[in-house]
Amino acid sequence: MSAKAQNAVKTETGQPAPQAVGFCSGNQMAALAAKHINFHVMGYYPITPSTEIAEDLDEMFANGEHEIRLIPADGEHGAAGICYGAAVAGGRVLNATSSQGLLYAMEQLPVQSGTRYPMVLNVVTRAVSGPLDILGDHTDIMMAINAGWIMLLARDPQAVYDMNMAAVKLGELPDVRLPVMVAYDGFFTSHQKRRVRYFDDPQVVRDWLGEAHTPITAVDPQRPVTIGPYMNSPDLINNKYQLHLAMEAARAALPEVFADYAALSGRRYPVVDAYRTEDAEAALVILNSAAETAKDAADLLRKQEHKVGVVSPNVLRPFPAQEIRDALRTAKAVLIAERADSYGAHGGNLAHEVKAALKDDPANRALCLARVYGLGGREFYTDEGEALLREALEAAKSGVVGKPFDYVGATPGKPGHTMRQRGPINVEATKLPSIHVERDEETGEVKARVGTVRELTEMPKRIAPGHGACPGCGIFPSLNQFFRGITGHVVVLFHTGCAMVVTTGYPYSAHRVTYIHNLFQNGAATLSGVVEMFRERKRRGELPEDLDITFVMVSGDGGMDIGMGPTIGTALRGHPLIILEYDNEGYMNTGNQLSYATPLGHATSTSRVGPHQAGKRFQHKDTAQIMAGCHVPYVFTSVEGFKRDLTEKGAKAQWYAKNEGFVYGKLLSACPLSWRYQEQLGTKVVHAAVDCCFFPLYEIEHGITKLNYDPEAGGKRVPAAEWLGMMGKTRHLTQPEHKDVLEAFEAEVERRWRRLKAMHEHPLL
Ligand SMILES: Cc1ncc(C[n+]2csc(CCOP(=O)(O)OP(=O)(O)O)c2C)c(N)n1
Ligand code: SF4
Ligand SMILES: [Mg+2]
Repeated sequence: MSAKAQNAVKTETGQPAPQAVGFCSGNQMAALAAKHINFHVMGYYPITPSTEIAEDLDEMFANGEHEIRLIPADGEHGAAGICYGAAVAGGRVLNATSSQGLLYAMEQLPVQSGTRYPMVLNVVTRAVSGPLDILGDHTDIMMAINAGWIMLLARDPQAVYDMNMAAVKLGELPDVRLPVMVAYDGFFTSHQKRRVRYFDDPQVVRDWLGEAHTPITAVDPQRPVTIGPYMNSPDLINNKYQLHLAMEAARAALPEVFADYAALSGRRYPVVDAYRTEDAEAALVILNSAAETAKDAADLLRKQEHKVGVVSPNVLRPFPAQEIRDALRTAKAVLIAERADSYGAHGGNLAHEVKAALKDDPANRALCLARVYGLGGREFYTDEGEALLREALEAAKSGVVGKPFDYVGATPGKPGHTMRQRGPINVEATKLPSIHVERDEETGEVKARVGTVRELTEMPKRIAPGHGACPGCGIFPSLNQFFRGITGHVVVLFHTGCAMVVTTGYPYSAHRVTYIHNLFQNGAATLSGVVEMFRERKRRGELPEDLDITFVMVSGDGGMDIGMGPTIGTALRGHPLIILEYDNEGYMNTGNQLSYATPLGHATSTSRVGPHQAGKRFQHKDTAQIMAGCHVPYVFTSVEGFKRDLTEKGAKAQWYAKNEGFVYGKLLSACPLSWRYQEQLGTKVVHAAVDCCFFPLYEIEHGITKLNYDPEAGGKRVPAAEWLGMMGKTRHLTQPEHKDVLEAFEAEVERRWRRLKAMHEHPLL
């Protein structure tokens, strides 16, 4: 069925529907489109630069502007799973991600397309790790081109809005029924504001789209169905053939969808944007925002009588081969410039697809040059566009391609430059005589004495002061107090998060011991591998038998959402290492989104406070208890500045990691920026969290729980509201209108505290 036949809406006047004018970024337009479409469910997980979409939608939700259920996932794999589940239950589904997020979701994508459940995924393009780079290129979407998803491209904020509309319409056509990505450039398009237009009345969009219709759903008891049966040869190839046919149906329908939308909006999108190509001898093929810069370059060269043009598709899947062939009909040379490489293939994927498209036209003898540019967010300026067009012109004129494939913009760095290194920490200096850890053979308890604070200042710092954390950040006092209890060699692995970002930024590092960073969710598994190899190489005599290293992984609370699986795996394998979680109650590094550790009612950028929402909607995760459930030798909680509690626990953690196995420590760590209090009050704020029994200080050794501090016993317990009243993010909870949330929070704090006290009193609990 054609797009027009389905719910075609004509405005009464035959003119485009009334629209407002605004000044918005791509992310704002994606959120606005979502609000206008009124998706049923959005599963999401924050990742720069796409996070703003969920943030904006959360703010709108808090203000009662839409009904979309926003579901924060445990990671992108989970988010994609939520979306798939929501899609099979019928209704419209949205997601947004970037870079690693897209890769982490990848396994789910072919299932979505293979079972033919439409949804929309905004991919705000960003460089793929490693090394980690948060800026925009196309290395992420190029990994997804074989997932069976339609891929629309949006070159500017206006297109982001419009392509989201087209994505729903196209994906839901009965002979298409495919999920659709809308890809736009991270930061260039996602964050830069442009003049835009959007419908005054969202009903216009909803009428145009019509009701969502899912022919087979998981929630129709009158029609039990098997969704996703196990399917081997000879059937699977048929499933994939049908997917191919669906993609071809999308190819046929897309021009109609665009035309239909043009009638509604007044904005017409061709499948391929061909700029000044009618008589072009040389052309540049380039995607998304850079195409607009390239057009300026083409204009400059046209003024000098050079016949050049720019070709930029508005859709990547289905690949518009015919339209590209048509656009390049007169070209003698074509330069395909990409923000991605297909390493070892002498050109990125786009280059190969354009070449293949041209090959199918025997009359087209255009020479092709492939260039990789702009990786990791490197800017693309008009003069660079001009240089690329000149290269193509040169080839067109000479009939010779000097370099078929090359990188532009790569530099040799500073060849003579040597990195300044501090040299290793003197390991003997770490062996402070004041630190003693031993097991009491009678009670089995491990006891640590660490000496006075003055004695502990002798411990060399593993993290140098020159990091970039915000003033008053709790992470570094906490880490330093912990590491003061640890003697000898240390190797650290940091999950992605504030602690990682502010201590390393090429070519600098604040780490004075060996530091590893790996993917956000996979640190525990990685450190397991390091430990395993260390032991094996010692066993084989490749490393000295007496070489002793303490391995410590540092993670934020967010890392313990997305990385919980590998952490539990590491704990169950009993790998002798320490995992230290600094819990600042949110994803601070990406802009203060909620984590599962964010407590009920706390405001974050994805749990706002407004007439329709009072901060986070569910209670916080108790990671220490989850890890205790793995029955590891030692679990502890602590906070900075609580006498020498944290340093003693550091010393004990090392003893356990050395003598018995896996250790888990959880610290509450203040974040003045997002908790919103005056930075000099950090220690007071975390101590109030302890004194109101929200964050009790305790240890679990071999399953036996011991409270280290009981504020009730000392008459120091304060009401939770006193702690909450100290922070901007929770002050609303002390107001009468949020009494219910406060009571629910207090009740949960009380229940967990009573349970912990009972465990403290009874060794079998
Ligand atoms: C697979 C993947 N998803 C998302 C991200 C984006 N991301 C990087 S750090 C971070 C939040 C870290 O939060 P947390 O672990 O609590 O550390 P904090 O920043 O609060 O110190 C997120 C969401 C990523 N790098 N990789
Ligand atoms: S945002 Fe918060 S956690 Fe991150 S460096 Fe700043 S104060 Fe520390
Ligand atoms: Mg955090």
